Amino acid sequence: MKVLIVDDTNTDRLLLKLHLVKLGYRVVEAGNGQEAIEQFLEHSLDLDLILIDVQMPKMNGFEAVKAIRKIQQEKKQEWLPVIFLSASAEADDVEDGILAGGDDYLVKPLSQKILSAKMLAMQRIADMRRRLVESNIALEEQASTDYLTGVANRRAFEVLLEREMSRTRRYGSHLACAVMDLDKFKDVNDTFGHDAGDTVLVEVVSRIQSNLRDDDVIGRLGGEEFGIILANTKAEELLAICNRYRHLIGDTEVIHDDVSIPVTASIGVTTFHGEKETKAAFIKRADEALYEAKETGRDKVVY
Ligand code: GH3
Ligand code: MG
Ligand code: MG
Ligand code: MG
Repeated sequence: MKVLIVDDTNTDRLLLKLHLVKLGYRVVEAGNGQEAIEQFLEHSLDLDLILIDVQMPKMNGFEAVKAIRKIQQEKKQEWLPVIFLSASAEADDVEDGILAGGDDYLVKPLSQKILSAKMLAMQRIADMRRRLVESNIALEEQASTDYLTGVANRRAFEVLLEREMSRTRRYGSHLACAVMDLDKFKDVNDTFGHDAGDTVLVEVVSRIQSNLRDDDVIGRLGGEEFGIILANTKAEELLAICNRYRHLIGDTEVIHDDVSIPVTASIGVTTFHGEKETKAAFIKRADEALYEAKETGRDKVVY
């Protein structure tokens, strides 16, 4: 744990430092509010606590903490506990300290036991918050991932597509998207079983993903239907790229429980029309091309 100690009185600062070092903390020091901000900026990413005096020359503790809280908010940084250490026990000062962004306020002379206890309490809250942030990230990841294949689900795919559309508008580059649907997949399930069907879905995604061009993205739109975002792709190259993806699926049978399963895919592709185009219209055109691929024999790419 790393603690920033801010105090203009050298002896106070030294005593506190010795105490904390003995307890195993790493310590950074500052002699006034301005130095506190500088030290915060330099160490902010691995600071765990700030202990700060109130009365100091140049900039007092209240002002410094207000400034630090503002920076943290702007940079969307995690919570960092701040405890004021002051000679004044005035109720108004305690209130000002909390309003300035402090989490606690201790009156000097300090009891080492009380300080340690308060630091423990802050640490406990910080740990709790960290766990909460981590579980939120895990939940968000879960909510955007398809459980079977591990790729983006429909929701996440559409977010990524929207982002790519904005980028394409901004830079005037090219963009294409494809909708791919496995052919007669119901028959695969009926003939080989649902588990075999699942294996096919996982294998299809894995083959495409390991051959995907750097900026391309595959997502599962639902069932046996997938979307592919083809960044920086012009109409001329589109068919060749998607036919390559199609062959990755159709040329080699999928093995499940020592049984070979033939699989083919139909792919509808389209290019982005730019400025006024909505995501719905963009996807719909690819869907219509897919429909045509199905109607005219399957195992093909239609633009
Ligand atoms: P088409 O060539 O016209 O696309 O025919 P199809 O049989 O592929 O199309 P249809 O929409 O009739 O059937 C899709 C099948 O996909 C039906 C459904 O049981 C199966 N399916 C959807 N999701 C899953 C899944 O997660 N696992 C398995 N094993 N099958 C799935
Ligand atoms: Mg002082
Ligand atoms: Mg199908
Ligand atoms: Mg389908």
